[in-house]
Amino acid sequence: MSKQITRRRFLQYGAAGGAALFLPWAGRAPVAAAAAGGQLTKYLEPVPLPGNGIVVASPSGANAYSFTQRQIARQLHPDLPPTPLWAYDDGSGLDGQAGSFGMAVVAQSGTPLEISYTHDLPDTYPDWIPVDTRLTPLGDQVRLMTHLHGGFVAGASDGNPAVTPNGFGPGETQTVFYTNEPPQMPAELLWFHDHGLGATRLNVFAGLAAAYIIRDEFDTGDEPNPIGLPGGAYEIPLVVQDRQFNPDGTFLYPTSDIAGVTWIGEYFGDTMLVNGKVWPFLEIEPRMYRFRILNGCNARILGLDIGGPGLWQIGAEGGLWDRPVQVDRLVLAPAERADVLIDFSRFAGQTLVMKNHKPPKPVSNPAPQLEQVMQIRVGTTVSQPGPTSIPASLPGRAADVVGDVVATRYITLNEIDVDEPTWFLNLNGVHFDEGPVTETPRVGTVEDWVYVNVTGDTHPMHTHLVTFQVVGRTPFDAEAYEEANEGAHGVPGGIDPTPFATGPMEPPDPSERGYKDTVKANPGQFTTIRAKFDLPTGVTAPQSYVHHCHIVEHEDNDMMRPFEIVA
Ligand SMILES: [Cu+2]
Repeated sequence: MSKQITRRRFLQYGAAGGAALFLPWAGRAPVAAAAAGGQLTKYLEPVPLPGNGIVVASPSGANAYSFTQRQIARQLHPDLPPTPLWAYDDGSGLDGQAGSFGMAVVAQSGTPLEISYTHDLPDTYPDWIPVDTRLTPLGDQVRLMTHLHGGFVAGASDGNPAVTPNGFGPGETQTVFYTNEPPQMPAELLWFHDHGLGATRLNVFAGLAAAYIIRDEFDTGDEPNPIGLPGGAYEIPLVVQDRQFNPDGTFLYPTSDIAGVTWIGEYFGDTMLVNGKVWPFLEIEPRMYRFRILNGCNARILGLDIGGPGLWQIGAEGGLWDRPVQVDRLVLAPAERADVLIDFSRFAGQTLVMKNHKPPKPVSNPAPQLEQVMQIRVGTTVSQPGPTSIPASLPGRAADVVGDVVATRYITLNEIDVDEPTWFLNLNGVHFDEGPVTETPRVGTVEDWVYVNVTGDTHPMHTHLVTFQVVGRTPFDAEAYEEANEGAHGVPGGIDPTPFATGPMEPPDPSERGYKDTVKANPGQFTTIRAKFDLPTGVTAPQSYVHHCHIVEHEDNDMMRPFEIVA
């Protein structure tokens, strides 16, 4: 029941109906299909960068920002009409935003920010955003809620549906306080995005996502800097997102062909966008660069490489590591980040392509192939030499949670009634808001959380509030575990899968060296993470948060649970 890669999922890729079975990328209107996404000419426009296509947010006061969520339209490719999209406006009017991803906040570790978000979007969803009113608290009303992904903040500032299930309506303002408190919020790349209950997939798809870059005295963003990393124009944030388009330029989000259902199991695009432009190119100099990559896709797990040059990963979600690690490929699930150094000095005059490959097993993701990501044009002259070697060490951290583990919680990942009108996913065999909160760590204690995946796919599990150490993954007989323990809606939480292990725990991947906020829970394995459940200075228990799958279709229906930090 829970392990099928279904026929219906295949039909949903790129087509509104089954007629396009053999032309899965044809789009909604076959006559004008040539104008829609997957066949657009690649590498015509430059990738937007901070200050040049991405707006670096201007404060509205001392350590304060005031955003308005509103609709704009941008041409994401020369052959597409302007695409309506939803954006965070810092008050600039967003003239500087070139594509569908266009905002970055630059913060300092140790300096808190007060930020407000005012809803200036339509009252109800437009036609191009197919809401499923079974999943939303207030029907087709546009209810917004911004979450700082990776933020170490009070529950009321987190932007989560355990605190604010109805979100914020038109004209309403969400005001938050982001602590930027170290060591939980060191120099790192976070992002803020919408988290509206039952509509996260749609609000993020429509454009409500932005970068949040934290600096400190070492990782200044300038060049030179005390740690010998590329900076300034040689540090490049890259947000990768897949999308589909209608011929009129609107983003296409397919709907289900199950009676009474609009929601689909995963959204996959036939067109790749980087920093909000379709298949762009990046012009660089033949020298060392720092790429800071975020998988901003709804559901696609990326396997990225750029051909010749080696990749040295220096950090992930929770900031810089203690030393660089060489990796061949960046396997990033939605919301995962990679901070990498790449030396292009031996590639002068060459044209490279960032490609996306099917992620290797045991990672499993039903995305259809979408190989091309971005072209990289390496010039022949260097205007500023910058660092010429990979630093031997860095002022960051390898993940190492100190303290006794006071509790181990077994959290099951289930998928129920695939292809039926009642199809949903869940944690612990229950809906998001069903029954009492079961994950209740005591403030300041260390716990192990074990994500026990009995589905057929990888789920990127994201915890709010805390970053964690990946302890390891243990292969197990998921089918036998499920059969022995199955309840009405999958396996309930709290059941130790260790008796069903088929081998020893495998250590984390080298790319999981540091603290993480999102972990790939693969099929056939149970994945153990360890976190210390501290609260920010001055914030007292109880505080409410959520943890969930970051395939946002899964999160919306209903692979998410509240958790509470208790006294
Ligand atoms: Cu999932």
